[in-house]
Amino acid sequence: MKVIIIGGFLGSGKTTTLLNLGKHLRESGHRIAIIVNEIGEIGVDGDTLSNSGIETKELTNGCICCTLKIDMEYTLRTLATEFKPDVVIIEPTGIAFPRQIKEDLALMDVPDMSFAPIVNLVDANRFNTEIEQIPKFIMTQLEDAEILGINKIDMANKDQIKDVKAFLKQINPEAIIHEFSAKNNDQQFQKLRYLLAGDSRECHIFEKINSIEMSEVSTYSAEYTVLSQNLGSDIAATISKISLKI
Ligand SMILES: Nc1nc2c(ncn2[C@@H]2O[C@H](COP(=O)(O)OP(=O)(O)O)[C@@H](O)[C@H]2O)c(=O)[nH]1
Ligand SMILES: [Mg+2]
Repeated sequence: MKVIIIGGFLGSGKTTTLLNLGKHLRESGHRIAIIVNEIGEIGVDGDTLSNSGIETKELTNGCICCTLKIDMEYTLRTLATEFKPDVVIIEPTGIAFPRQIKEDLALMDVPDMSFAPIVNLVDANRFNTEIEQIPKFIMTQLEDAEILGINKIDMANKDQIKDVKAFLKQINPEAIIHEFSAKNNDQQFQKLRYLLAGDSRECHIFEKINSIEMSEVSTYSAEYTVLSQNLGSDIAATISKISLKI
């Protein structure tokens, strides 16, 4: 069960991203569950989603990174045993700290749980790049993200996007910064889907990495240069093999 956490300020496009992502993954044969942390957040009838095969849970009256931790654990365990999703997409409130949620979930020890990179969305139009104007909790969200998504580029001009990008890079140089339009489901948004859930090609790469990890076999390669003119290739090869064993 892979957990995708999509954070970001109110209105940045979390629900739009979650729904588009969920529908696409559903269409490509995954079992999807979504958990939202605010009543009415989805804006789409829960039954409609259930009919399309997406299981929906709403956790309300609190924040899943503080007061609703136990509800969250119960919900995840129930999902894992009853619905058995491949992917769970979580939309916390705009003020939650996604990294804290991830750390709490990891401690819950729900079987077979893995995590996609933490996403934090910003609205390309409304994001204020004056550092003094940014509240501390938003700075923490930006610093904690592994993918910083600049959303709504269909409404922004190139300079705006460039400024936001440069600013985010300064705040969090480690994160992947990726711009797209979740609403238009543009090509860049499709790339975000691959970054989060992988496509068949990337799944293949992950499988390869996992199988190496699982087999606990490590690989090593070295290059030797034979400097002596008098050394035959057979002897050189033997010496390199001996040094490798050392
Ligand atoms: N133009 C445009 N509007 C968007 C995009 N993504 C989301 N929106 C709109 O922005 C508003 C807030 O989006 P929503 O997904 O509810 O944000 P949330 O509060 O972070 O969940 C809605 O009216 C969306 O239709 C986008 O890529 N482009
Ligand atoms: Mg929302």
